[in-house]
Amino acid sequence: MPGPRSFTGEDVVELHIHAGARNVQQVVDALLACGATAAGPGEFSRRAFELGRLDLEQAEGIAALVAAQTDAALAQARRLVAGELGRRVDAVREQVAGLRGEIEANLDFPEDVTAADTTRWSEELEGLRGTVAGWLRRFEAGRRAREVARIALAGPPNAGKSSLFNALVQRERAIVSPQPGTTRDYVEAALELDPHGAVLIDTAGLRGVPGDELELEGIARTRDQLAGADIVLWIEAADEQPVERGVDEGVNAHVVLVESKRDLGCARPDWLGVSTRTGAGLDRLRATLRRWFVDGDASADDSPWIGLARHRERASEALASIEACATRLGEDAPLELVAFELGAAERRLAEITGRHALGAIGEDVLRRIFSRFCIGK
Ligand SMILES: Nc1nc2c(ncn2[C@@H]2O[C@H](COP(=O)(O)OP(=O)(O)OP(=O)(O)O)[C@@H](O)[C@H]2O)c(=O)[nH]1
Ligand SMILES: [Mg+2]
Repeated sequence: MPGPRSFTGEDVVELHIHAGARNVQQVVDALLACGATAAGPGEFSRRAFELGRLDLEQAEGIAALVAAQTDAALAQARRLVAGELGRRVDAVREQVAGLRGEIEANLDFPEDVTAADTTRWSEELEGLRGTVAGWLRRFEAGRRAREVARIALAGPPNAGKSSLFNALVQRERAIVSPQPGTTRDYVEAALELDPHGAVLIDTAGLRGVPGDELELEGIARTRDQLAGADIVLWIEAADEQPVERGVDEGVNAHVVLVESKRDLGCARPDWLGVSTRTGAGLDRLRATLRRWFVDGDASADDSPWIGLARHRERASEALASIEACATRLGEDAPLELVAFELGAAERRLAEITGRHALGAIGEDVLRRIFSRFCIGK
């Protein structure tokens, strides 16, 4: 494939060979003997970046694509690879550059700057601040949407936790029995909540006076699982008295109150009712779980995804500079200082795509980014 329209931008030769490991190894050895060098992690993406075929955030999108564990994560990564974030960031960067240019044009004759100019600049800064702050607000939402959530089932013994676990993962994974204290070790299984992903965890029932040592150990493990969960489904059965102490105070997770065995009655009308006997409420429970992933993400589709920590850091530095700039302008500070802050914001934004600021980004940042790739990507 002749450059420059190949993936890396270079001339590329691709060999199609039979996939047996030994066969491949001998071909590779022969090529190395001829003077070829083996690719390092992320080397193809790095070359593509250096020859201008990819922006930095697109290259990072490829790493995210490879690492994606859920359809939601994959969808976000594709948006990065498509260059959507880069285009939005560039548009704002150009706006910042334009404003800086306008302010710098007044450096020699600051006395010509009218109150109307200052007001207009302030308004423009306020618009820029709002845009960048909006990206940052969506960072958490984006992170959550692509997360593989840990969802723990907890509650008193015999509440029907293992039955609900099996019903949700759609196989008889955990032991169910009428005997309280059946589950001891916690049990995990993957739960698909299309397009999101979760790990569902069944735990030992919690009660004040355990039957034996084993159950006591099981309860200790339950508490560990609850401490690490994103969502806790707290389960009590419709035919049982309410538990006095519900979920522990130490639990940070989002708690969903579920009343099980609704086929036997209804004692907690405002809880989410389910019955594994009839299947009632299971779809509603799935929908409730799915909502957690998109919580706080009302405008999911029209804001760029600023999902990587590096992008967030650069964007929050840009935001700080824009805010500092607005403050200086309000204080009637010398225009040099105002323009200086804008220049800083511009550089931080440029570092997200790496297109205009390779020097400022520095070799070790690039190395760190590309070393996270697997070999051959
Ligand atoms: N009627 C009715 N019985 C249920 C339902 N779900 C579970 N059960 C019964 O309740 C009993 C306990 O169920 P499990 O799923 O083992 O309960 P658990 O909360 O995991 O119990 P431990 O592991 O002992 O804490 C079993 O006899 C189940 O058949 C339901 O929706 N309706
Ligand atoms: Mg159980």
